[in-house]
Amino acid sequence: MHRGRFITLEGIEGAGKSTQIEPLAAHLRQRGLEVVTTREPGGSPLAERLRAVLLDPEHAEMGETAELLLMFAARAEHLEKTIRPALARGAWVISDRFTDATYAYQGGGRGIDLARIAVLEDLVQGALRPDLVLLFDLPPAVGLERARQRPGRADRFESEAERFFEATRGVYLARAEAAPERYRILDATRSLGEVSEQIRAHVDGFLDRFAPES
Ligand code: Z5A
Repeated sequence: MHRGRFITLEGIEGAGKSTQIEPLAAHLRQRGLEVVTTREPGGSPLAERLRAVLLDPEHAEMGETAELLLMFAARAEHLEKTIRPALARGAWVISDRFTDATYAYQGGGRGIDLARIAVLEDLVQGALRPDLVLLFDLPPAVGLERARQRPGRADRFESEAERFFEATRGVYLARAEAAPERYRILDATRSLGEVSEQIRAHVDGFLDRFAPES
């Protein structure tokens, strides 16, 4: 039995990840793969409770170290309860966000030293890294406008200013450009159909390289 593959979807607010995750999963299932879709923060019962704390606007004053540690606490649970068991039985896992989001938001947005994040990444994940990261790239103004059109109250991150998301986007792009073998940058300003086509093209290329028997 070969371990499954781990794909993550990343990008700033309103980039379109949540919209595209199920169509991508369906595409992979058509190829005969077992696929688990999940998200961060969250993805297991305790991690979902930590998500509620992290996103709650009532915790507007949460300190950045507490936020960082809660993100990794949720991730530790998510890995243990959901991701690692799925990969071990050969399923493919697609997660709406993972540790790149911590580098981008807590590192880029909040200004935490990226080397500190790397220490926690090693502690919590060991050697596990996503096999493929799809980065939905778009200017913050476009993403924030999309998010504003959604009903409901803004969460703790959605209330951040455009400058915060510029810094977040900058870290995402720098990480993608530094490791092109693992990252694919999508133009997320395009229509839903065009974004889906970009995803399929990248994932089909990845499948050719990383089919389960490889
Ligand atoms: N966070 C963190 O700080 N550190 C971490 O380590 C992790 C996360 C893991 C999670 O909130 C927050 O936690 C997140 C980062 C932080 N905060 N922010 N920002 P979330 O899961 O609720 O938020 P999100 O991941 O940003 O979800 P989102 O805002 O919903 O973005 P999305 O999933 O990429 O977008 P979407 O829901 O698919 O689309 C947004 C709207 O645009 C929607 O109405 C769609 O119909 C529309 N849309 C989507 N695609 C298109 C296209 N192509 N054209 C036009 N309109 C479109």
